[in-house]
Amino acid sequence: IYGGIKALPGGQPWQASVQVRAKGSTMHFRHVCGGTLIKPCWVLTAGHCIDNTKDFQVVLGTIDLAKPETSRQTLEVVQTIVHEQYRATPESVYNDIALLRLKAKNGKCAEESQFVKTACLPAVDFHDGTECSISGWGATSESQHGSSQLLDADVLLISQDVCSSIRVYGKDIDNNMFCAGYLEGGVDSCQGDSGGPLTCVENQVHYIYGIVSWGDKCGLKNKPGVYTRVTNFVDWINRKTATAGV
Ligand code: 4AZ
Repeated sequence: IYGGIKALPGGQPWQASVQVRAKGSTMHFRHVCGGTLIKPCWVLTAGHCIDNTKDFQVVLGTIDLAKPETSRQTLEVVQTIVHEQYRATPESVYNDIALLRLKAKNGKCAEESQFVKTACLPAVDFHDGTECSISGWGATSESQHGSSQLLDADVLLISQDVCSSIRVYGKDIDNNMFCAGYLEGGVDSCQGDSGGPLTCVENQVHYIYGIVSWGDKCGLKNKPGVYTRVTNFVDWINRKTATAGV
């Protein structure tokens, strides 16, 4: 997160670290993307995060990836589902959404705690200008390599007209994407935050409204972050997660 601050323990309890097995290793995994816990056995992430030749695990309830933490839950991924119309071009990334099914241990996947909770799927659209929250371990203004501490930031939802205007992203934006951030730059998601949550709150309920997807670098003027519009994929998510309980 570019221009963010340290997240509070339990402040983003749906945040997942999506990790891939280091080549040849049985033990070692490295963070590649963010994700969002939406059901005890399901994490939502970006399609561009998934390489089906790799082994994935998900870490929940973590703030500092570099330190031991008793709040942490590590779960194997038994299935990856990338959207059938996912497509990346040099200019844009379409239908950038994927699901990870977690492996149950002793009959349970994620266990709810102060540090691990699900985010709700959105039922309605939020208005332009709504202040929402992004979080992740991705690149910062100080470090291209990201932060071992989870960071978060507030961003504003930007209208589709502005997002698809020539000075912003023009025709590279479709209705399954939206922009959020600040046209003046300075606060943004960045490389390594991909797949992670943009959540918006209504009546004290936290909704997973966007998935960190792409953008022109990070924190640049007139180049806000681009997010997958989760409301357009709620039926897809419900269909894909219906056939495997919790
Ligand atoms: C990336 O490379 C990336 N500023 C993610 C988010 C943004 C730009 C790039 C948005 O994964």
